[in-house]
Amino acid sequence: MTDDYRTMWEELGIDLDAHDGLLEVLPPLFGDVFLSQEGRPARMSYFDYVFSEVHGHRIQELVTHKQKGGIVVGTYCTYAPEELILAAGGISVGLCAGAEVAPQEAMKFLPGNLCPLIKSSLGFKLAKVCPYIESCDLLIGETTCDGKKKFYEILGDMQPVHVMELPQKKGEADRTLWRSEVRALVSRLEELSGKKIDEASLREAIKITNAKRRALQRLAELRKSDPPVISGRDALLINQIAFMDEPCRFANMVNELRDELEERATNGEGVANPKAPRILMSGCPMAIPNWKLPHIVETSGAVVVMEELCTGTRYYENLVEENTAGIETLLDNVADLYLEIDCAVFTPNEKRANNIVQLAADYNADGVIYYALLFCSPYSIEAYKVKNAVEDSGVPFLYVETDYSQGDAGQIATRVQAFLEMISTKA
Ligand code: BJ8
Repeated sequence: MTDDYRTMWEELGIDLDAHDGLLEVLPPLFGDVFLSQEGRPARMSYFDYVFSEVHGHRIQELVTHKQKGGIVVGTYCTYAPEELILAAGGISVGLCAGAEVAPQEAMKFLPGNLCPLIKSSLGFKLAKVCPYIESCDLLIGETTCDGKKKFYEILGDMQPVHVMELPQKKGEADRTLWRSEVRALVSRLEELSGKKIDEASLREAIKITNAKRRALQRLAELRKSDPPVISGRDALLINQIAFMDEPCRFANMVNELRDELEERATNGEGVANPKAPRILMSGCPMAIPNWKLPHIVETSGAVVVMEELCTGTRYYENLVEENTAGIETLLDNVADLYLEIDCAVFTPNEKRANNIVQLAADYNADGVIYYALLFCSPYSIEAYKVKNAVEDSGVPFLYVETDYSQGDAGQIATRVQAFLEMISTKA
């Protein structure tokens, strides 16, 4: 990233010294995790570029958008309906953080025994090193886990936050509540942007977002191929970038990559040894630059063939019905799509366990590695039911609980290698 961005960062209120420190760490880490892989698809160069410019070019686009009167809205969860942000002429950016930043500062506000995703999200804000959050006119929160709910109260003292009440069950009363929450967000966005969300703008936004999710679905479908045509690390990077890139450009680039991969599949070209164990990763989201577990798994000789994560299938597996008439029906369609997502904060949540079993079968997975962030109650508790369902289907299961530090990397690698050895002996 060039020095030209420094003025822009300064104007956004970024702490340049702390930010310099962050920028020193990320490129070597990226090189180690991504660029060291052999036989990567040529079209990954676009996603490498987006990452290299993640605090540069994309931020410049946000600033230009705001200068033209547009709004930027930050989200922390897959339940935040990005179609509404788009329809209000806004840009939606995902803000969940995946690295330990300013932990001591964050602990002045939050207890130490809290999920690292929340601590890190606050750490980025406190350390003033995230140009995305500093570009936001509004942040959208939602009542998912207790940690996030209470975090939004603290964040609300620093920046405007709109919290959506997400029900925890999926009955008719819950659907009614959620549909009304979607409408409350419409009002807030209209007020902020000064732009009416009407049938035409909402339909257009739904089409754009569906096209993005469809591109990710097409890519996912190709990952059933054997040998695998793309590594799990590269697929994860694409899923992470989906939350920040311009949606039409992103969809085009995913479709182009997909075409390249299709050719590879036809020629039987893979990115891994055909005998490499195929892993389905499941659990908590992995926000940039949280690549620790897939990196360990893939450098231990396996390949991740699918992610049942919010940076994975939970984000793109469903589409909004776009062809019905009337703004109210379209709003219901948007609300209903989000209520389909099966995050572990819902109860009961059997659909998620069944979905994981189905994904393992569809992707011919040799094992499921379940990833729980330390102190994440919903995902660590739900692991019990998922483990039973997965093992009952005859697929081995490994539970890994970790945080954003590198301190446990060696220990995790040992457990993953033992698991892979066990899978290989079984095969
Ligand atoms: S839809 S997974 S993005 S809530 S890891 S903060 S659950 S304690 S991130 Fe999530 Fe939305 Fe669900 Fe997805 Fe809490 Fe767990 Fe932390 Fe979590």
